[in-house]
Amino acid sequence: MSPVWILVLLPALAMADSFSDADKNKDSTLTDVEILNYAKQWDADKDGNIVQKEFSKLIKDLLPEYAAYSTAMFKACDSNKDQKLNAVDSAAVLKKIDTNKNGKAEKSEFYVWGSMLAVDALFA
Ligand SMILES: [Ca+2]
Ligand SMILES: [Ca+2]
Ligand SMILES: [Ca+2]
Repeated sequence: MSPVWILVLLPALAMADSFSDADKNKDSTLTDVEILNYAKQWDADKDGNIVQKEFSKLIKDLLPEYAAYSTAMFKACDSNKDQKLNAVDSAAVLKKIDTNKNGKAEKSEFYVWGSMLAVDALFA
């Protein structure tokens, strides 16, 4: 197995914890609201937006192996390119994650998305 693939598989473990923490009503799916509310822990200045600096801290806490890629990951999540992550982006991110189009992110979809994000960041 190449080092790149090991690096890609690593976040799956961290994402399992993140998924459970974010899944407030424990229905084993995430909505865009749950994703956003989870990310809000890192909204240090409580302005409702996660900026790059706050996102870097989030990556450092959740996926320390990926700290070097937090800029690329931020860009991948910032759907409208306004340098802030908020409800607009969590809705857009959910659309990307939600491959079976049921309006929610199942755990398997969440993992696939995490791996894609990691691959994008590695090759950005
Ligand atoms: Ca903020
Ligand atoms: Ca944005
Ligand atoms: Ca789904």
